[in-house]
Amino acid sequence: MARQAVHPRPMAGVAAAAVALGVAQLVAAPFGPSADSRTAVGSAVIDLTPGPVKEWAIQTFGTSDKLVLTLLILGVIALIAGLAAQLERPRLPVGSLVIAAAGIAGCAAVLSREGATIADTVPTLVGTVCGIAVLRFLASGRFTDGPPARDDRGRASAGTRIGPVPDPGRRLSLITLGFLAGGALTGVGGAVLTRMRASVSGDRSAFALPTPKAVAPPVPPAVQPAGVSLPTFITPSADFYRIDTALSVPQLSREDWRLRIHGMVDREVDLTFDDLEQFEVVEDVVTLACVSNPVGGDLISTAKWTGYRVRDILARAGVQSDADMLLSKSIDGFTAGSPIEAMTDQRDSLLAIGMNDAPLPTEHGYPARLVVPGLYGYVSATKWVVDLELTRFDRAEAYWTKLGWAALGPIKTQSRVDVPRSGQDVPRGTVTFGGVAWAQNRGVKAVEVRVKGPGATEDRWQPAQLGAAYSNETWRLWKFTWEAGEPGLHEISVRATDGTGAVQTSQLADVVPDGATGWHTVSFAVM
Ligand SMILES: Nc1nc2c(c(=O)[nH]1)N[C@H]1C(S)=C(S)[C@@H](COP(=O)(O)O)O[C@H]1N2
Ligand SMILES: [Mo]
Repeated sequence: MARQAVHPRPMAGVAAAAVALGVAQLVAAPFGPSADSRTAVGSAVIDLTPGPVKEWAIQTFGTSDKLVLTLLILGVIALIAGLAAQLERPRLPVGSLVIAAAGIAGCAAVLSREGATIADTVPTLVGTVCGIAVLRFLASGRFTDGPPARDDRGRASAGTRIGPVPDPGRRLSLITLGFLAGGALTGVGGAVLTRMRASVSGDRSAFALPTPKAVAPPVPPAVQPAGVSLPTFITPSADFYRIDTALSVPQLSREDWRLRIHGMVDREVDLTFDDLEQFEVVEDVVTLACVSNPVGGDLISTAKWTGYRVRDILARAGVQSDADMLLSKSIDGFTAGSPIEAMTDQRDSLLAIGMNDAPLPTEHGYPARLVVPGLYGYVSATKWVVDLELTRFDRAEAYWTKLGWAALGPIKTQSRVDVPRSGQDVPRGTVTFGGVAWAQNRGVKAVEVRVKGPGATEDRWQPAQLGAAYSNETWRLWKFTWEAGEPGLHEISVRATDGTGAVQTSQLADVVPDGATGWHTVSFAVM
């Protein structure tokens, strides 16, 4: 009886893929982050995903969008591996070919990243070879057959077998599971090792922020309306919203950081982190906002930033008069294009190195990022910034603009109801509602609310009570006291008036291409 090749089960393919990924991940650890094909593939998927899909993902999954992406990619890999494995035949090794093709794609993804070299593909190649070996082994049927029959002289007789092992299926499953677990273990181990080796958390905690020359005015308690539970005026760094295209947070030490200023300048400038000491250290409280924030959304936060004026840094290079765009670039390839005047006028745009009196958290751009009051983050707030190119809007296009977003992104006047929450039950009696409003660079002059429902006799806009204004570059908190009488379903809407006297538009606009508009309305029930 000839050795019978088993038809591999989908699980064999999944196990082979797990070994390929796991080994690649483990071998990548000594090579460093640019050899990590998992991150490279994920990043390539992010880069190749159409703008509207990215948008949908950010809005649906928020800050967990990357976890969802990772699980999705693993799911797709498992599915393909499972299907391909079933087609694996000794003559036509479809499964092995698919793994090989995936390995080549992985190498291509690695090579497509900034700063990758040929050597960085070694871990992916090693993983691919191991994955194919596992699949071929599981498909060979080598262990489903019993030991060869022996003749009376004890010699093994070729081609004759006593029969299959007692339960080949079970044995196959156990071996497959073993490979699967091995792949998972090496993968997790490799990911942890890679992260530990690259982490800048030590570099960050060893850094003491320089003392500012110009300190930000203290935040008066009156910015926070009393008697209602609203977001704090200054957002704790841990709660600050986070948006970026980086699948793994770039780990850039102060020592490795360089800032290159070039393009339409009188002289090119290259700064090390220590070189920054020649500039005046300033502080600025600024509310950052994301263009992807839908009406009522929470992609907006406020922090005290410490850093250097971009104006002072650009003056070192000498900006030529026909340049109108500052194209800033991150170590991970992200770019933002900002009008030069926003970088150089009195709003004091910053190259920030500190957030809320501590070095920038790694995920918010350590060791340096841009903070530009009045512009959405996608056109201004480059984290892990390493390159400033002076250019023109008719010559250069930044990351999100290439994907169909507007080249200019001034922040629109918006407001939000935080209390009550949508669908909340409100007891009868005196209640205090509240929320936030923002119009960076223009400031918020007034906030009005309108309550509709059986207990709202006056269907008109009424002034809300404002928390103290800090500056035009920060949001303003508001509250509104209301007598809840008649039970039933109600709704509250809010609108702000900016410092120029312009009232927030009711016109509904989608976040694409330059930011959502419309009044935020929340329904609640008086009980
Ligand atoms: N390197 C890099 N910087 C980036 C981004 C990015 O994807 N990569 N996203 C920008 C966007 S869209 C926003 S809204 C802000 C968010 O800054 P935060 O994560 O510190 O809140 O960062 C900006 N800076
Ligand atoms: Mo954003």
